[in-house]
Amino acid sequence: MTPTVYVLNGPNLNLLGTREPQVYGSQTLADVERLCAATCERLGLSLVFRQSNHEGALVDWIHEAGRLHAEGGLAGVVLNAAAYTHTSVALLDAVKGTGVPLVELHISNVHARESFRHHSYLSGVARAVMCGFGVRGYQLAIEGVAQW
Ligand code: CA2
Repeated sequence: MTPTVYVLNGPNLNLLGTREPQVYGSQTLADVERLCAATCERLGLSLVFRQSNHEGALVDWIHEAGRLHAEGGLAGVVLNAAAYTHTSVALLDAVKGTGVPLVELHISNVHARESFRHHSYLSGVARAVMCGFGVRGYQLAIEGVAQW
């Protein structure tokens, strides 16, 4: 079975490339999906790439990835939970409950921004945390997952 990478994106990331280019760059989420697809193809991985503005959808997708993990088919999950990073015990419990190997990803350097962005509910259950590389971070995260 070809190992699969789940790349999951949280609220408002569908607006990427339309506002705040000084923080998030000018590439759209469709550009990010193309970058992830090209990276996965190069590394021989399958890609599941999704975005939702709804916390429960992200929880359901982590559970889906967890079932694949139990079957031995998951390479890892790259999660940009966006604002839910800083608020969501539900996502923390989903990652903990499924045991999926997780990269917590942020496009911007959250530690150089407002203090409410400095705390993450996910960092303590993530295998790796990365921020500040712009959308190129998605490629770097997948390359890291490929070496787990
Ligand atoms: O830096 C990141 O990737 C964040 O996860 C992005 C979240 C923010 O709440 C986190 O603190 C850091 C915000 C995503 C919203 O993205 C937009 C992009 C362009 C225009 C509007 C929203």
